[in-house]
Amino acid sequence: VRQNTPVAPAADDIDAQQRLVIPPFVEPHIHLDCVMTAGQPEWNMSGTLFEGIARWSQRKKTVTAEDTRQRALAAIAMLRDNGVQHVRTHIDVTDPSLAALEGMLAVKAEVAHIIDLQIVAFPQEGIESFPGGRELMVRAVEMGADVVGGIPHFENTRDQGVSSVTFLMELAERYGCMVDVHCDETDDPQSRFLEVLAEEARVRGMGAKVTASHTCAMGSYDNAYCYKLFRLLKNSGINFISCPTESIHLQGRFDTWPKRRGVTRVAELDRAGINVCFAQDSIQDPWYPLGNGNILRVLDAGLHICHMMGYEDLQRSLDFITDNSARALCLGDNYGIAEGRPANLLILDAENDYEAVRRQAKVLTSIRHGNIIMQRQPEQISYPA
Ligand code: 17E
Ligand code: FE2
Repeated sequence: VRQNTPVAPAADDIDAQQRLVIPPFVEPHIHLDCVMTAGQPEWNMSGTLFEGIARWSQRKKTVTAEDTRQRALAAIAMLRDNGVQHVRTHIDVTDPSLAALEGMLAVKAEVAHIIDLQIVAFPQEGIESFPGGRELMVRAVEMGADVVGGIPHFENTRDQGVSSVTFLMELAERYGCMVDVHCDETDDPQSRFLEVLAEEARVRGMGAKVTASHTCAMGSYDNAYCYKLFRLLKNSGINFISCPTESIHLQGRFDTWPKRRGVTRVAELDRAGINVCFAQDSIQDPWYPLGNGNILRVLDAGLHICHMMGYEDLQRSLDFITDNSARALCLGDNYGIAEGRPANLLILDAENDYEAVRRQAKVLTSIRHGNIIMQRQPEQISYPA
């Protein structure tokens, strides 16, 4: 609840008519270099992460900076229309041409008037397991990536997974970058790179700048291990991003029945006072065939999948796609409705968080740096006799 101080009305005032006024939605984890490539040249038939990586590896052969730019711009238009103004995108750098990164760096400047972009140097096929992987990561950071990524659960061995994490943390510290690692995106309960990432962050005092994405294996850890792990997670101060629609689709694929959800312990992290938020991950790519830029759809699914539909959860549900995500992205004073901060805000067609998610409310107005960048008329239904 925010306090309203009455001011004299002006001619060009916007009357929000008791609707919710909130800071813009944040998309903290998406792969803009892969959007709208599903089925090119082949569809992911098994629905696994691993087939997704293999299909993308085929498509990657024809990636150019311009192809990346065109698809990313189309996805950014969808995000804009859904009230998103802050985006962190992973860009695959396991490609000696680094064409996708070149394309995205151009896009970042081109779209600055509608969206703030953070670019993650993401080693899709591994840092240690891909030829020249370490060099590509360094080049990507020198070209202008803001965030250092990783994929330890995909490296060939456990040892390589561990060394990839120490390498990427060292790289991030040296260049003053943030960190966002695809970490334990698997149902394998033995995948425990999260403890390595959290301890590296704790020792270096970098927790606030570090994010663990996915952490699906945590959904399969036993409670005794998780109890011990949570103490480290809390002390490290790292952030978490869950992609519930993506994980419910890609995980559980090696189970028969009962089938695991493959989603991290979102409610438990939240209850423990650890920062956690939701993200879309994909729009029509080799991993996930649906998606449309609407982050409220992901919130809706996430609340279901994570058993977070208690009244109190619903009443603060927008935190998981606004404030919590802004904190993971280290947006600081560039985010939030307060004097002295950028005039970025949304008018949502609902009166509170609960109604926003229940009705899948639409964004009616998106304002950025004081300018209206998107406006929508509420839906009209008629019933001709
Ligand atoms: N790459 C990956 O490793 N995991 C994902 N969920 C996507 C791309 C979308
Ligand atoms: Fe991802």
